[in-house]
Amino acid sequence: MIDCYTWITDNGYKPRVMLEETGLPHKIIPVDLRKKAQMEPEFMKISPGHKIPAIVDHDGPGGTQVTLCESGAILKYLAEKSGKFYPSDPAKRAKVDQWLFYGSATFTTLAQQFGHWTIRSPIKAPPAQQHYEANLRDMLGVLDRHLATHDYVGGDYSIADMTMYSDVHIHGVRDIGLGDYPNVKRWHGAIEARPAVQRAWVPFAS
Ligand SMILES: N[C@@H](CCC(=O)N[C@@H](CS)C(=O)NCC(=O)O)C(=O)O
Repeated sequence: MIDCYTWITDNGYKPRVMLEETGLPHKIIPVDLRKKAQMEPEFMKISPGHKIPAIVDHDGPGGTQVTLCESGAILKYLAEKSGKFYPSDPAKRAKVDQWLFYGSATFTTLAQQFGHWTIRSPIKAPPAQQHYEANLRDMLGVLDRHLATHDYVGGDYSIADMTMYSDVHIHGVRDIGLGDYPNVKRWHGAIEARPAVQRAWVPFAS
């Protein structure tokens, strides 16, 4: 059984999608960021940087208990555990890693800044808004050019798509619009239609 500590945010949906896609037995444990639950000492033993998502796998390799934070590391762990959504061929795996790291280190990180400065911050700072909107549009352009010749970012549907989907779904679709990015739009539609993605993208009861 895998305990998945998460919340209704871009990063929070990533392991939920993977757990639904793989069918690995799991329990969702909400960590209410509005109440600063991520700062609880017990949670910070699992995620020292007080960030969701995090997992505890009670049936890790060799019967060990594995605690893990960082969405990219969690997606890789679940892919290796399940043998799904991560190619075994080393060259193909390296390309999935490239997009997985781009997604979790670059795309989501900058998209979060867009979300902060453009959507959530009560302080309006036009230079920051313009900067992060330009960043987000640039990244959507990067993705669009790549997807012009690829069905999914790493070849077949994989954990690299899962890491990129969240911020495209939230900020690309809702805040920017995908009209200028037809290949991203096609890719987003294909992922959004997946039953596992629909099961994962449900809010918690409040
Ligand atoms: N690099 C981390 C970022 C995780 C992250 O930014 N989590 C946010 C929610 S999306 C969070 O928990 N924020 C609460 C805090 O920093 O105290 C990952 O990919 O998992």
